[in-house]
Amino acid sequence: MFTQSRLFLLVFFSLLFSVWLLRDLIIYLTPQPLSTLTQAPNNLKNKLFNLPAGNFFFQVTSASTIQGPVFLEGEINPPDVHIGDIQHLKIIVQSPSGIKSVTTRIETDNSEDIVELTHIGNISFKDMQSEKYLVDANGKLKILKGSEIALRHWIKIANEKLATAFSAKAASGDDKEMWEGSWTVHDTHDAIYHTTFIAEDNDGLTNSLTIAWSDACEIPPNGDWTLGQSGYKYDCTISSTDGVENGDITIESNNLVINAPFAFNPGYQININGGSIIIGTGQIKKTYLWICDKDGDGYTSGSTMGTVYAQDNAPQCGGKGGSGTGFYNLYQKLVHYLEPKKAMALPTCGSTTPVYTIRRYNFKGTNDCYNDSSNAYPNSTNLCADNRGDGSWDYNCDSIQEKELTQIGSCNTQYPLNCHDNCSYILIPGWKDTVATCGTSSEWLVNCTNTGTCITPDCSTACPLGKYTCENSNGINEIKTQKCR
Ligand SMILES: [Ca+2]
Ligand SMILES: [Ca+2]
Ligand SMILES: [Ca+2]
Repeated sequence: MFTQSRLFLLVFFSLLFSVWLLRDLIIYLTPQPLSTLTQAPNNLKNKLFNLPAGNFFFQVTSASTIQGPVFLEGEINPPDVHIGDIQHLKIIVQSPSGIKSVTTRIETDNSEDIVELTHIGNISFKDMQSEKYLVDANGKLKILKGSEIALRHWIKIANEKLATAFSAKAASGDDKEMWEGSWTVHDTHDAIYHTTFIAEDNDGLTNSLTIAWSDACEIPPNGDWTLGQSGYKYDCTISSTDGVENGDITIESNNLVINAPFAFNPGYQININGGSIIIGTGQIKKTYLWICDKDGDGYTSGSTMGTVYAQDNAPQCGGKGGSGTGFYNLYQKLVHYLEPKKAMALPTCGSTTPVYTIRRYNFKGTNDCYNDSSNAYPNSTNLCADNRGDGSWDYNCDSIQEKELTQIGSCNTQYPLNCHDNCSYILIPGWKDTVATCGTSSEWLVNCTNTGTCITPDCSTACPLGKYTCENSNGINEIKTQKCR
């Protein structure tokens, strides 16, 4: 009797949350096409791998439309292997019909190894990690808060107990099967390294999960990013802080491994229409991305974008700026909120007030030759009378100080056809005597006097060509300043 009342309470309590849970359970029973392309093209293969150290544990967040085997968690120990090492592989996978087999395919530079995993038993939710992300029925990823994570995990455990209490054996679809195996490494992975788990269930449905140990995801600095056929077509791994600014993330297919902070902006979303997000050593954050750029022109001073920060407030760069409460940050936030594209108003010539930090969407390129002026950057078309601030006028970073105006001015004489007619002059505008140097001012010919008179030795007849002279024009000059870049 006592046991029955406890059971009744458990049923009642669980039903309170069953709508939410039912939706979640449906998520586990939805279709996922096989990752169709797992190898990046050759030009993307030679990226530096940033492999996690030690045992690599991961959780899988899949599309809510998946059918057949669903991957939940896994371990690869160690991920960074060398010849002679033994690598252990573990995966927890679930299917309504039960899992028939799990195979791991490891592709390295010169070989591909197939490791058949063994079903070593089933695991309870209480022995699994709490899920931090949820894909809703519309395929939108939700980042769960601390209390939601705990509650959701508790409900899963409660429902699992409930199912067990009502049946001597839980429905096969509830079985979270643990499969394990190992292999001895005998090849290197300088350019290629993929680990693919392939699970087949008792209905013959197959799904795969690929961890491409490569950070070539080709995410643009600004705007939407899609993983799948209409975007980046290969599995990839986030191994340094990255994300999408001013855009949505859509996973159409393939697998994205999160081994570093991965951000998307407030007001945008992650859609998982297919494929999976594999949460490894990183996390997904709804926040902003920032980089350091002292003059704020979008060009970083080195050969790379530099460190990327995923946080709500601008970071400190160069020990300054980005306090999170400073005027610039407030300005950035306000302008960005109102009109993102105009967040960075560029000042004119010369050295500029440093801003130190910019949003990642403003990134335009590398190799800023002078990071103290937002008017000096590679291929700039700005021409300036003031030097950059360091005495140089090389505003377009080609190591040449190109002058805007190099013409010497002149008044070219036009001889009259008839004797006694006035001479005329055609102006070629230009510097009066010599080409002014960058930033200096000098006389610039802007007009010619037109008062010269034809003078011939004998004007009794028609004025024969070459038999007259014209007085020199007195050019009219103004002061002009030489601009350079
Ligand atoms: Ca710059
Ligand atoms: Ca600059
Ligand atoms: Ca130049």
